[in-house]
Amino acid sequence: MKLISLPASPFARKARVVVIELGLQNRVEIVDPGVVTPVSNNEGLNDINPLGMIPSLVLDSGEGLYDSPVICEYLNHIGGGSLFPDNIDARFKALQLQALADGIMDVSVALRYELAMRPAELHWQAFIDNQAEKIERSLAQLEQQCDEFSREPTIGELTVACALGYRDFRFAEADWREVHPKLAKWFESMMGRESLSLTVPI
Ligand SMILES: N[C@@H](CCC(=O)N[C@@H](CS)C(=O)NCC(=O)O)C(=O)O
Repeated sequence: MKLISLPASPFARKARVVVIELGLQNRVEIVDPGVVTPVSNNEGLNDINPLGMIPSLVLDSGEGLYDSPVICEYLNHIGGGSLFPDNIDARFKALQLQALADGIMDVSVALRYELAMRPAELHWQAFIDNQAEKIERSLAQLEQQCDEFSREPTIGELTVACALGYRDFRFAEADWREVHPKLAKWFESMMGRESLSLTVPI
């Protein structure tokens, strides 16, 4: 299998973290697709995923699989993992947490495109402010919830760690740790995991 991935992408990081958590490194080759942005046209990637987005997984059959929740669940299945618990309550808790953290990454990536790629004279301040508030509310929610995070991380906890890592990578000036000390402590302990320490965005 080939995982189409770039080191800066938090969604691709999530898939790479899952590969390492499940010990699938020998079965998954990490492939760099070249430039991937909302205004680039990467034809090789478009052939695999019509949305032209990463991560995308190419199965040994040649079939493409996306997006990151689908890829991670597939990897968990073939790796015999428990990142997507079977028990219904635990499962939807994990999926809800993944959705919240994916949302933080979606909003953060959209803001990054707006601020770093869109010409400054076209910046849309109401959009920027509103996205920042979404992030703030979501981090506050995680601060409230993190005491109850699973000790054995599920896809939910792993995605939260990738979302926080992306905040540090692209929005280091917006220090979230002071306002969210419990979350900061939890994140620090998660960074001891090999899967996360080996995939810090660059
Ligand atoms: N829902 C997707 C989001 C993936 C995503 O936003 N990837 C970004 C890179 S971090 C991308 O490919 N952007 C290119 C584009 O927007 O066309 C997932 O979970 O995989």
